[in-house]
Amino acid sequence: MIPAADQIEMYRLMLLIRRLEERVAETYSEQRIGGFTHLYIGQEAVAVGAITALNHDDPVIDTYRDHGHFLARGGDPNRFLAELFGRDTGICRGKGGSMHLADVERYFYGGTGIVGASIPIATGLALACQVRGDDRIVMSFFGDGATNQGVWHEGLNFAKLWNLPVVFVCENNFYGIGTDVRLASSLTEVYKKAAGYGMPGFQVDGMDVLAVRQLCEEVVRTVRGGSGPVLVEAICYRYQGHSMTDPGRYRARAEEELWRRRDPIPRLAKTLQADGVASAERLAEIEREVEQVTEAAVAFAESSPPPPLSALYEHVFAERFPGDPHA
Ligand SMILES: Cc1ncc(C[n+]2csc(CCOP(=O)(O)OP(=O)(O)O)c2C)c(N)n1
Ligand SMILES: [Mg+2]
Repeated sequence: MIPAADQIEMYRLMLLIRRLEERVAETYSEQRIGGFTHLYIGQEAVAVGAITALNHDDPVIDTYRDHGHFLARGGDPNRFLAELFGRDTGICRGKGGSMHLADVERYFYGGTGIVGASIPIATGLALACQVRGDDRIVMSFFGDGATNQGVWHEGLNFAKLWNLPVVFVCENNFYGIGTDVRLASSLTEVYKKAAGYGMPGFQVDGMDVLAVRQLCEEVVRTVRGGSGPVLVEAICYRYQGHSMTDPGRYRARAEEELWRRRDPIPRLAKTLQADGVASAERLAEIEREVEQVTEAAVAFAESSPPPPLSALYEHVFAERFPGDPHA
């Protein structure tokens, strides 16, 4: 049974991700955010259910669709939005932007732009955990498209060969940009790919945050206990286009409607009330708090300065060398 306080916190986190991303969509359209931006709207239950099953110091690594995971990890909403606005107060001082949120203090190793590229990094992080013997496990998020990449297979093979402590979480939203998973993957039920590497694979309803949390709690416990890697496939749907510039015309409206009826946020609200975990008033209060946090984040981002020119020379190399003119 998931504690009541945790269920309420999961509701707050999903709502926070939703509201902040709605503001991201608006401000992006107003050209206040530049570069590529991939919204996570619709998939919130996966990040929230899975990440809240971890310990605070378990490393997490992600793709370019990283807003939800960053926030579910407890990332600061102010520094999140400031990063997207390219401001000096951003979590990466405005140099990463939407696709490259990283938060060292929260063991969030960040978004990666190359599909599948985070898999060998996740495997390497898990190897580090194993070598140190510090009881930490890694969680790696990626899409259905990534599971057709060569490095994905190499990473899973190595992870099982060395029995590394890593949970691979595939968010199967049925599309890689505009390509239907049936046109890209010889096996569309991604969890079955785990069998090719002798590791367990599970499928879960990724629109049901309680189901995701429950499964991930069990998986996290076994992986921490030394079982070796596990693959989790969360079935989900993104409500927007692939990125802010994609109108998403390749999907049938009826299909979109079907998934909107499975929206994880009202679904949890209903369950919380039916189970007597939270009243309608409590949920409305959370909604108001989340709106305040969201508006404060917009104000913070807007009023923050851009990075100074001198920041161009910072964080380029891991250390400075003798003779470096900028040292
Ligand atoms: C190696 C590589 N090939 C192609 C691309 C272009 N690209 C960016 S996102 C994407 C689709 C990935 O789909 P999926 O893994 O299902 O993730 P989703 O966007 O659905 O979350 C592609 C092909 C890329 N970034 N990297
Ligand atoms: Mg996909």
